[in-house]
Amino acid sequence: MKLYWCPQTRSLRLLWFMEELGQSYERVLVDIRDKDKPRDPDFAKASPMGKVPAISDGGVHLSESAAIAVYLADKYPSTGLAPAIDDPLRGAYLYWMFFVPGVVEPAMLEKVAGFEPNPSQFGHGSYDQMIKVLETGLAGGQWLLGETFSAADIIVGSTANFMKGFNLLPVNATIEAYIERCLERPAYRRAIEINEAGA
Ligand SMILES: N[C@@H](CCC(=O)N[C@@H](CS)C(=O)NCC(=O)O)C(=O)O
Repeated sequence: MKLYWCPQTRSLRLLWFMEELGQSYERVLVDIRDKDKPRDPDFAKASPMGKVPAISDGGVHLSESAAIAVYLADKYPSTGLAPAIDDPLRGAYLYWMFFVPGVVEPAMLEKVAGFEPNPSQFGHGSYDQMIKVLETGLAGGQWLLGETFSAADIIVGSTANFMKGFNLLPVNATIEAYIERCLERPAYRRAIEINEAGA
């Protein structure tokens, strides 16, 4: 399995995911900052938008962090990163997984671009609502699914930390404590080391 990635990007989500998954994988650097550098021919198949992270896994070529996480967590059920299809936690798991591309990412854009909030017209609601919903979601336990860590925590937790790094997170003790719990995970620490080493 190949992970197409680039340091200091959203690839860190999938580096963390891969380190939690514990399956062997090959990291393939894609320099998104230099479009003239030759790229692995399968990268275009995996990422039609030319964005990282992306994977090639046999005949499966896939991008979009949340889609990759759902695909791989289901492929390796013994890792316990995803509730089974018939587990009552499955609904909340999918909600939080897609909360990032559907709500958090556009809410970040609202903030960065300085758009006037327009909760009834924006599909993501508003940045402030997003923060409140995340805070409420974290009130029930250590992780988004209570005491059960899942791949949704990797996608949400790494994105919360990304927001913090870019000063996009308001002072919020609940979310900050969650980020700290994420950072305590050895797999996340390994991913950060890989990201910083750039290889
Ligand atoms: N929706 C994608 C976003 C991926 C993304 O924005 N990747 C950026 C790096 S953080 C990228 O590859 N940009 C390169 C480009 O657009 O040329 C996901 O969640 O995986």
